[in-house]
Amino acid sequence: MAPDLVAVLNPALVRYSITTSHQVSIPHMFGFKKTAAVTAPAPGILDRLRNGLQKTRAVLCTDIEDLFKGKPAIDESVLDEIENRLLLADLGVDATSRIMAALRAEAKRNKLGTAAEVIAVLRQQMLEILLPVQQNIELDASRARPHVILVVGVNGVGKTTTIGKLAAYYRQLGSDVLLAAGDTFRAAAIEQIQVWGRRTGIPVIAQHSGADSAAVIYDALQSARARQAEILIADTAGRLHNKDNLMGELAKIRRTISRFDPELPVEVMLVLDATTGQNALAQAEQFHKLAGVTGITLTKLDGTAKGGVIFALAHKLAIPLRFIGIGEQAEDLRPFAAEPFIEALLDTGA
Ligand SMILES: Nc1nc2c(ncn2[C@@H]2O[C@H](COP(=O)(O)OP(=O)(O)O)[C@@H](O)[C@H]2O)c(=O)[nH]1
Ligand SMILES: [Mg+2]
Repeated sequence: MAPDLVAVLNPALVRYSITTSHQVSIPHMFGFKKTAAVTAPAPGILDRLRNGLQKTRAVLCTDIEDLFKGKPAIDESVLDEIENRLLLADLGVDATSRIMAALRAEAKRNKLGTAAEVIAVLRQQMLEILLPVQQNIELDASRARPHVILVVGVNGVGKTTTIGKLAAYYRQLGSDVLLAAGDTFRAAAIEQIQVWGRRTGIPVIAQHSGADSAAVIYDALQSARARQAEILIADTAGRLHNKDNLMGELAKIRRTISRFDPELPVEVMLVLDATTGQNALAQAEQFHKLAGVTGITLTKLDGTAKGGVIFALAHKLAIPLRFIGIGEQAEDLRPFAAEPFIEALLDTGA
């Protein structure tokens, strides 16, 4: 893939302001000061998060207390077991090494003697890895409309579902949203996004299956402009078996958007499936190289013990992590916030 393709796919159009505070930042609305920075999510959300992360938590935290078996302080066998668990939860070698180095250093300094002390070190390390990627999408009222979210990723990772959830999320915040059925490769994908459109009351711009994806998105841009919509969320096909075609199509879509209006803010949002563990990391590296990803949504954290891949992604790629998916319902997509995520992951009391 030629470097100029990367340039096409990743022009310097995206200028998000960066949120690295501990706060959950809710995107603010165009034209209005509807910024709602909340310090902690509602209890229902935390419960869902805790439930969703159950399998990964079981791998990381079950019976850490028992590892000490009356030992006065942490020793090599306990450290080895913790290292195993981090690897089993799919944090990957790099993030695991980083955390283990900190744990060993702390053990030297302070003779960690309890599970609570170990978990405190894990929490601190995890926070340091995830906070830098806690950068929610900011809708900038001073920019041209619509804010385009181009959703990319391989088949089955949850793109179309995520689009439905995103539509519901932004709708709930009061935004004017439009959807584009840009996965024209599979008829089922068009129907699926239309079902979400009906469910959320959001218009979907679609053509027949087999239509040119860039043409569908161009239609949708015109429609969005006519309606003064704030956000256009576009689906794309995910057939990775033919990489050149896929990337060629994404490049064409990207050019189409730039031609329509070079000033439009564009998010190239890569959707990754957490159940695929380290494979998700490989997909991210490939897509980022070829398509200039500006944000990631990590889905299916509820169905897997491999949720630790979130740390591998953050540590290795440092791409903003926009949303996480913890179930199939509309409310199971959350803007990513590092602190509640880690609390839910390490909550040994559950
Ligand atoms: N458990 C769970 N399932 C999800 C999540 N996100 C998507 N899915 C499911 O994953 C499957 C594939 O999703 P789809 O949106 O069609 O993937 P696409 O091919 O990338 O568009 C569907 O059965 C979704 O319901 C999630 O966060 N949790
Ligand atoms: Mg789809």
